[in-house]
Amino acid sequence: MWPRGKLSSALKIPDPSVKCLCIRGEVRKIGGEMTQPYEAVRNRFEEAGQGQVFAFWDSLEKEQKDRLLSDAREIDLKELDQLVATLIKGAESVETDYSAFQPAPYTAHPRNGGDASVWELATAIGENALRAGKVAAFTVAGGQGTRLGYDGPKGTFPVTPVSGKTLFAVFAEKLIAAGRRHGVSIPWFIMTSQVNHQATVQAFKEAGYFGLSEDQVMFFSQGRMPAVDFEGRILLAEKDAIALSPDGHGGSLRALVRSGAVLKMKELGIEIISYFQVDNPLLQVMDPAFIGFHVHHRSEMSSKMIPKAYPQERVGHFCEKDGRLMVVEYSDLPASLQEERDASGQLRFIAGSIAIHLLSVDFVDRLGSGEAGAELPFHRADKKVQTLDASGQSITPESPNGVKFEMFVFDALPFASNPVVVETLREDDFSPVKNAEGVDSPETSRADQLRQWARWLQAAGVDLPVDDSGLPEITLEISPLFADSMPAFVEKWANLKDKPEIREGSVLV
Ligand code: UD2
Repeated sequence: MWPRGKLSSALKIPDPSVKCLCIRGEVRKIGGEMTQPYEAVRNRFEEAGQGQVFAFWDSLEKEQKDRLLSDAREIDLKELDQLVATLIKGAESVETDYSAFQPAPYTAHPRNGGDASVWELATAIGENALRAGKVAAFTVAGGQGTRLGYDGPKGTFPVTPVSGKTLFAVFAEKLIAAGRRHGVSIPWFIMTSQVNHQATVQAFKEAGYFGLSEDQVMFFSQGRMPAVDFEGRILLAEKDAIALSPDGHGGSLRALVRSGAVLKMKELGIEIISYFQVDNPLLQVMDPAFIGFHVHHRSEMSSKMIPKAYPQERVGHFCEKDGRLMVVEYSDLPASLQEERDASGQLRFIAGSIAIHLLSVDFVDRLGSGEAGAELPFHRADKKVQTLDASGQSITPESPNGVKFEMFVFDALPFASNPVVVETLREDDFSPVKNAEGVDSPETSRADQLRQWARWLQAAGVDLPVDDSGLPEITLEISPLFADSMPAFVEKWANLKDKPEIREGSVLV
């Protein structure tokens, strides 16, 4: 039983919609273009009750017809039909009973009672895996920064307090630092979406790959799903365009396979994928202890957790049901369970998912290939979809008028052997940039970066005044190329012959 009220059953994979893998900045076509002629495509849509997609066909120019046909060929009508049957027409019958859900166990951090010697061992194991070149980084960067109000790939958003380095630049420098430490060149796979693919590749080219070598970075675009109305009819965005949107970060699993990225990883000897979202500049892109736990437990998918700060915090919840680990999203777990406390007063469902995972390459290959019985389910999201009325006039709805379908990567957890959940420290791993203002905004993320660097400087013996929250009075910046962790910073600082003065605007590179 899945943890959401509105989930599809297991589904077959659709027609290939992921078209390219960029290696060395070039776009390579993966697989052949589908060339089914117009009549055959239209017949398929008519038979599926989706003939309205071609309502304006006769008024279209040749190029517009090609565009509409290309959109139509992306759609797996069989898959869509099942989604409509389960998530739209059958929605009432699959409400989830959460009473059998238990909080999932996790490995506590030494600062919160975990066994320090076990963490040391895990760190050593993880470092070995890194030195052996078995780990690749993987960023899901297909989403648009809509909530942030930023027009461009989110990874190009400036986040650091002094030099305004972008999210991509921060991750790149962290990868360079981790690679130097372990004597390897760590490959970085980046999933884009159709909307931001070219702009993302361009941003890397213009920035000289942020100091990485060009062939270290591989881009591929995720798949798309059509939006439908509440009757399950595909919506047009324009007379010559279907309302298509990215298939969710869970779409990354099949995109990794279809794009050829998994094949590439196998060629490179990669066994573990370090998965993270594009929005979190504080995260440790390569965390040896986390990798060590994953390797030690022979886990197929491992996840980081932080204790939730307050009941309504917008993170998923690690839960267990029938011995299976799963994440229940903040929007789904009933408020009564989110607020429930144990005898000590601690939140019962305390383990928050911050969307940092390790996945074994073979596991991704299995799930992403759509092995029978192991496909990710789709989630339904009711949205305002800009579309056309029957006469072809554009409609901008004021309330949800359609349904979008997305997969979530954490839905892979119930399929994984030996999944482990490992606690991390929020201050060292999680401060995302999601909203223009308030919680999880550029301002809060900048402040968390400053607090981290202030802790490092203080640990190295630098006298740096901070307020009660640990925020320094001055704005400064430490590049991951200078140091990417407190121990690395302390060591580097101690070995510096001429220690720079730390003042307003200092940048240590
Ligand atoms: C996500 C998690 C939430 C928590 C939080 C931590 C879900 C549903 N929720 O919430 O539990 O862990 O993150 O920050 O995941 N993306 C794509 N393609 C898509 C959709 C998203 O690449 O089709 C990427 C997007 O670029 C971003 C990430 O996935 O890097 C998260 O997406 P989001 O912002 O929609 O997720 P959010 O913040 O609601």
